[in-house]
Amino acid sequence: MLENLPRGNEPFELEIFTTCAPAKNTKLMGLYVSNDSFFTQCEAEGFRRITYFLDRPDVMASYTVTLRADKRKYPVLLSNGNLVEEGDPGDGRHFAKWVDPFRKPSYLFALVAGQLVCREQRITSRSGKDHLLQVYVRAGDLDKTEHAMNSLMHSVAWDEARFDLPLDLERFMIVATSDFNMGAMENKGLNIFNTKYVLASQATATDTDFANIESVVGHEYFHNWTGNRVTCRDWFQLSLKEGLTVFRDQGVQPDLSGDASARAVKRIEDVRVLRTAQFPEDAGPMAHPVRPDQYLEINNFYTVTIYEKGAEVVRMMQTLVGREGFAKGMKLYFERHDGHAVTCDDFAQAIADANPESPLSQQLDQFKRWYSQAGTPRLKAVTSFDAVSGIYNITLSQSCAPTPGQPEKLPFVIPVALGLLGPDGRAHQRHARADAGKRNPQLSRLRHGAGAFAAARLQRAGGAGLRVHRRATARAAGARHRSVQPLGSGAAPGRRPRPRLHRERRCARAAGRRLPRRHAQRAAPSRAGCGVQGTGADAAERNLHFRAARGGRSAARACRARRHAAALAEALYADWEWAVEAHHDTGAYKPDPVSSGRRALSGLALTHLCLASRSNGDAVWPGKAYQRFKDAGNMTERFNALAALVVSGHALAAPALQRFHALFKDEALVLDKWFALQAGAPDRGGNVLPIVKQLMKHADFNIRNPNRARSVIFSYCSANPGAFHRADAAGYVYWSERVVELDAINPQVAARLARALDRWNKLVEPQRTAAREAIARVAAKPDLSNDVREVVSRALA
Ligand code: BAL
Ligand code: ZN
Repeated sequence: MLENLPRGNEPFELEIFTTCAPAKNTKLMGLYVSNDSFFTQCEAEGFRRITYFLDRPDVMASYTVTLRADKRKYPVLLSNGNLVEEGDPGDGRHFAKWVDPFRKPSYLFALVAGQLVCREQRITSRSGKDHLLQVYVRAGDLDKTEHAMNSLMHSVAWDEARFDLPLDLERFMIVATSDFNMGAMENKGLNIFNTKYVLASQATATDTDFANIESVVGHEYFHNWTGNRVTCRDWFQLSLKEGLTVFRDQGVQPDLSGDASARAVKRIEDVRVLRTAQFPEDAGPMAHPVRPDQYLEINNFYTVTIYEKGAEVVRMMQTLVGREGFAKGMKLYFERHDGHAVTCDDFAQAIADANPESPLSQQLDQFKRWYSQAGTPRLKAVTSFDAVSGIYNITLSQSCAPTPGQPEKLPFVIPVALGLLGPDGRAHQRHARADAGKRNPQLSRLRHGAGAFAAARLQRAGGAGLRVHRRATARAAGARHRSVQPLGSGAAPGRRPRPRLHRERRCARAAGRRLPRRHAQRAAPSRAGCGVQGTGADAAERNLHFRAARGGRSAARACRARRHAAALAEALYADWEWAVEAHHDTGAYKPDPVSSGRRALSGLALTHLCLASRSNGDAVWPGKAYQRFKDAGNMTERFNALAALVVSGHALAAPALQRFHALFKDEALVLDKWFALQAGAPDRGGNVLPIVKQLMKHADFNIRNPNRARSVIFSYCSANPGAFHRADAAGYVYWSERVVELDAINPQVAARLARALDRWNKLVEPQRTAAREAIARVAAKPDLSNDVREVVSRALA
């Protein structure tokens, strides 16, 4: 056939017949089978696994798709766009013909065929157009789709209200599958989701699950404009759509709740992801610019840098042009580029051109270094106070450490918002002079709530003695949150541990001042502040699937976190008791930010009380936790109680785990939690690794299912540093075996796991040498995928 291809520029028709074996496709890229249904995943380069094609994002084509299948086995046949024809010739087979009215790159192609049921909702947009929204799931899961549908409706309304971007299709579909490499995928009009980000009921999903669903449904829907209508010219521009779309999804929940504390909590959570996952990535061997200039396997670049740092770069642009200016910039971006495949430069240019008087426009070339330079800049503030004149001077300077391939950095444009606090913690008026003869005011760190850029670190000269007091009294929510950061897993990555328990006690006292009861009852501290080492429940899990694995937190840091937790349990015992009782759930379950915050505080308090029982021998709180576990009316309370028992290592953990499994043995997503909790539990005398190996032999374990593999293997290797970084290197041996085993099944998942050790260089001995040897063992294997090869080669370079 190829011999007959016309030469020159003549139009021609090319027919290609391909065969593939979806049932054998364990990579879950291209066309594959999950639970007897067919699904596709084409981003980034999956379409070429279905047929020959110019599989690049700048090749945009019109698609008409006709699906034919056995009607009984595959009653639902879906593809992108609008259903224009369907039929049943009577031979047991049926067909459906779909036409996508929009040209699109092949990575947005999708099809689904299988036994599915759907929740439907008809909506009318602000412009008066009618649309059909559908959420497809397996029979039996329909009762868990209401929240996803509500989230979709909110997202449609928000994008119209905030950016004047309407839904452009008659029909918008979400389909859930339990076998999925990522969190979800924004295929035009036919989003395919990991069940984890669709299914939720109060009995089976935690508050975090509800919040993640809202955010991921929003994210995928917002891609319809930022990604689909305007797409990437090439994969180096991935952050053009991902950074911008994360920025957009970060805005929905705070806008919808209209609650100032909920807004602050959301911002703290987003910044926490940046600080605990992106900063380490920027300081490790996989550091790359927001717009990378090289890759071996693009799937390795769905990272926190591309997503979260990319979103912060967009947020900085908004800071520099203002919220309204940013909306104007977005309008210009779509006027110029709708229907095209463009670059990060095109986006920045549109925002700047729409705001010609703005600092962004005046410093655009310097600003764009955020796209081309990797690394987290450090800001240094030198301050002085003249008590006679009342003038407070601040001199800021910046530096940025070298990253792979970038030994020298040029200065970044960093918008900075600062506050001055008096010794009583009250804010000084801006522009007002501090009263002459009074005490030196204190500099409040970069104020995230005020829109300052978070992807920079501020280092202060002097004033250390006042730091705890100052932070604990700071009014801005971000500053309050940071005031207790040394107490949890948010401590600066890569630092050598120092045995300074007195510091922990000081922090505990400062944290105690952060539980003012009146305030906590209104909007309890965030889920962000409630991650206790080892619970595994409330990590920023959304990032697990398409964002970087956490790395580099050493066993010593985990021990330090445990010491912090013990000090907190002891120092705040009375407060924890009050927090549990005062925030106990009554009334109907609602996963809104304030109710979720109350449950998070109550759960955190319960864990600390159970931890304290280890030293004071008092069995009252473990007993109450067990009772609460049995009586709980929702998964958040049930799981928090279970986690309190498991994290504290109490004897009641075993019967509770058994009971939990019996209750939820048919709920895959709940079983994932059950596995993850055990694999992420605090290590006591090296007990976790044998438990993990045992869990892998459990009848419900299946390494081919990415969610299940993550729930056991990743929960241990990537989220349980205290147990993983064993001095005898057994954790690393386990890791290397699993990386190799997974690579033969699913290289994308294997490469994510490989990243658990990519910051081996920051470990102390003997772990450092042992980790390097484990990586070298993986690297020595022949036939590694490009995915894993790239990660391990960079780690060893
Ligand atoms: N485009 C890959 C999945 C996501 O970021 O939405
Ligand atoms: Zn995305």
